[in-house]
Amino acid sequence: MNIKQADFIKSAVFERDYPEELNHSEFAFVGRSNVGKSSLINSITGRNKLAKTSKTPGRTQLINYFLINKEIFFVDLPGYGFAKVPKEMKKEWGQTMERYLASPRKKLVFVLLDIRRVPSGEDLDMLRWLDHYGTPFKIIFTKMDKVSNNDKVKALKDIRTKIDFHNDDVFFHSSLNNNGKQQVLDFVEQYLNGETE
Ligand SMILES: Nc1nc2c(ncn2[C@@H]2O[C@H](COP(=O)(O)OP(=O)(O)O)[C@@H](O)[C@H]2O)c(=O)[nH]1
Ligand SMILES: [Mg+2]
Repeated sequence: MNIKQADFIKSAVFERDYPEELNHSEFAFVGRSNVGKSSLINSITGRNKLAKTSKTPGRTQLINYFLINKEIFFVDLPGYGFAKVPKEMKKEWGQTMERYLASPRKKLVFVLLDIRRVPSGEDLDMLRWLDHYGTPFKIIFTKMDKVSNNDKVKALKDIRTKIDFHNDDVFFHSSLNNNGKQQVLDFVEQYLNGETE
């Protein structure tokens, strides 16, 4: 897929705030805060400042909707796993994300995992939840520029102590050099084509 246009549409908390559904599935990005969700959206859309990125984890509390090529939505979800916010706030953000996942919106979820970290309990909960509800999802390993090839092999071995996957079924991406961007975009295109067949 070639991204010609990408525009911020709106922020949402409740289902009633979501924009009207389009003909196609939408693509949502989830993962712990700071894993690189906003950076990934900017990288694959080629728009540096589309989604707000932050060095301080836990900044996105809202669901942000972006319209791509006037045809599909990319959805930036609130991150999980950030310790330094009051319990009440954490609960609220979690509910915003869960409401979205549980909503009947037709969606494919990209679950982002930092290549340098063994998946957390919350990451595992997320993957189990998607599996259980039969929500289509794909894993993207982020921040690949931070690991050498040797590190990558070692990291995958550690990650596989927690989750099982085929290297061909996951994506590897870096927002620093955009490596892996095309694979994600090609997948989005294939997925959309599969829907119209
Ligand atoms: N080196 C490197 N840093 C990244 C990458 N992706 C994100 N970051 C950094 O990680 C921090 C969090 O990124 P952000 O996209 O805001 O994460 P989010 O909370 O999941 O939306 C920022 O300081 C980014 O610059 C990447 O692929 N490589
Ligand atoms: Mg973000």
